[in-house]
Amino acid sequence: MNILKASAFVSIGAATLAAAGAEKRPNILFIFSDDHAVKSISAYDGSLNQTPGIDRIAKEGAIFKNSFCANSICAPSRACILTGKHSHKNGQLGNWVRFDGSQFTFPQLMQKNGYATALIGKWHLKSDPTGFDKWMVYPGQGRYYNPDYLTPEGKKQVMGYAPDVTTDLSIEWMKEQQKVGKPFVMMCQYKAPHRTWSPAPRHLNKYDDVTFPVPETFYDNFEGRNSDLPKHKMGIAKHMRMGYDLKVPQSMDNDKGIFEMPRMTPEQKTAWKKAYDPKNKAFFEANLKGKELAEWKFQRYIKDYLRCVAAVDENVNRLQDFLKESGLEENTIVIYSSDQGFYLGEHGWFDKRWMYEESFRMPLVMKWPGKIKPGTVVNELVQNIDYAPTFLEACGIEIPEEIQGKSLLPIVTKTDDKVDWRDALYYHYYDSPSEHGVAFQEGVRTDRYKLIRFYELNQWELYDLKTDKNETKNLYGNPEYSEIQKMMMKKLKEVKNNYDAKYDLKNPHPNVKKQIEKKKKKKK
Ligand code: SGN
Ligand code: CA
Repeated sequence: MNILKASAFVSIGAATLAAAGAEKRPNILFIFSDDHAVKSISAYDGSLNQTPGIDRIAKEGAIFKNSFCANSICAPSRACILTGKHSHKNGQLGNWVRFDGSQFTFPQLMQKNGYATALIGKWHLKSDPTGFDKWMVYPGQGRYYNPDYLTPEGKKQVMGYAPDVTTDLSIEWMKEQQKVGKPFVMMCQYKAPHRTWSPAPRHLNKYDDVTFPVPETFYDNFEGRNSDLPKHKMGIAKHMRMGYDLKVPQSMDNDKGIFEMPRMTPEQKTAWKKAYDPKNKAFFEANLKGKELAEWKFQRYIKDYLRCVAAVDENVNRLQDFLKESGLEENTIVIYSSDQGFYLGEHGWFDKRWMYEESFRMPLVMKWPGKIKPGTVVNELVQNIDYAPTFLEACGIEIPEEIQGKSLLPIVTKTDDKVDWRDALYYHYYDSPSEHGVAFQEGVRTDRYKLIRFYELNQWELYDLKTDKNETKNLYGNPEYSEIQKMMMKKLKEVKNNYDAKYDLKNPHPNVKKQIEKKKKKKK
C-alpha cells in the first residue's frame, strides 16, 4: 500500500487507532450524483452554467482533470466505488445484476474499524445495502418529487424535492454522529440530474431567456466508426419522449404523460403548470419540423438538465455550510463525484455507456483542510476503483490486497513527487443489447490516445485525443498511425493482464452468460 510520507495516517489496526486518539480520524462526506457531465460544472468548463457549490470544493481542495469510470453505467460504477475493483471482479457488470453485498466493500471495513456509516439516496444495486449503520435508499431509479425511501423498517415517503430531502436527511444524521463523537462516512447520493430531468419548483424558469448552442457534433453522421453507431437509441431528436422526457403534455388540457405530475402536491403542480404551460403553448403554436424541432428538443432537454444540476449544486453548498457552521469542516474530507458522465447533445445524444470522453469521464473534486492544498490540480489518470483505497488510507485502515485501485492521496496531497502512477486506464462495458443500443466494448486510454475494441462486431477504433477531441476521426488501420496502433494494442494487453481481465463473448463472464441465456429463453 501507499504510505503517506509526511502524514500521520499510516496503516494501523482499529485497537491502535483507538489508543492513538480516534477523534483525530477524519470523517468522510461523499456527495454523489447521477449522470453529471463534467461540461456542466464550472470548475471544469463554465461554458454552460455556474456551479459555485461544487467549485467551492475544488477551490478549497483539488480538482481531478482526468477522472474516469471503469464501466459507464450506474450500478457498475457504484460497485467499483464500493469494492475498489473492476466490474469483472465485483460481478456487477450491468444494471441487471443483483449486487453481491457479502463481498468486500469499503463501508464494511470502515464499520469494522469503528466508523459510523450511512447511505442516503440512490443505491440502485437491487440487494439491501451492507456495511451501513443507516441506510435509506430510493427504490430502483428513485423519483424527483416527494421521494420514497426503502429502509430496514420498510418504505417511507418524504415530502419535498429529492435532492433537498436527501441533503436534509444526511445533515440530520451527521448532526447525530457529531453528538455521539464517532468518526463517520456519509454517502449522500442524489438521483439528479438523471432522466427524467425534472427540476425543482424554484428552478422551473431558470434559463428561460438563454439559448444554448448545439454541440459541434449534434448532427454527427457516424462515418468511419463502428457499425452500431447509426443504430443507437439515444438521440435527442429521434428517441426522446414528448411527455416523459420533454414535459410536453398530450394537449394543453391533458397533462397525461408528465412523469412526475401524479406525485406532486397541489402547490408543486401549480408551480409546474405556471412555468411550463406558456412554454408548451408556444411550442404547439409553432408547429416545428425537422431541424427546428430537433433544436427545440435540445433546448428543452439541456435547460431541464441544468435546472436539476442547479439544485444539486445548491445542496452541495448547503452541505459545506453545515460542516462549517457545525465545526466539522476541519476534520472532514468532502468529495463530489457522479457515477458517470453524460451526453449533452454531443453526437446528437443523451445517455452514456460508450467509452467516448463525455460519458467515460467522471467529475471528481475533493477537499481535506490541512492535507490538500487549496487550488490543487491533479492531472494523473484516475478511476472510480481508486476511491475505496483512498478512503481507507485517509482513515488509517490497511488496504486489502484484493483492491485493484490505488489510493489517490499521494497524487492529491503532493507529498511525494516521485509517485509511481499508472499511464493507462482500462474500460469495459458489457450490457448488450441494451436499452439505448450500445455494443459490448472494452478499451484502453492513455493521456493522449484511446483504443476501443467492439468485440461483438469485431471492429476497432483508435483516437488521438489531442488533435480530435470530438472523437470522430477513427485512426484504426491508418498506416500513418501503425506504430501508435501497435503501442496501444500492447497497452490494452498490459492493462488486461494487470487487472486479470479476460472476458469477451468467446469467453463470457458468468453473469453475462446467465444474462444471454435468460434473453434466449425469453425469445422462445
Ligand atoms: C433508465 C433510463 C435510461 C438509462 C438507464 C440507466 N430510462 O432505464 O435512459 O440509460 O436507466 O441509467 S428511464 O426511462 O427509466 O428513465 S443509470 O444511470 O441508472 O445507469
Ligand atoms: Ca447514472
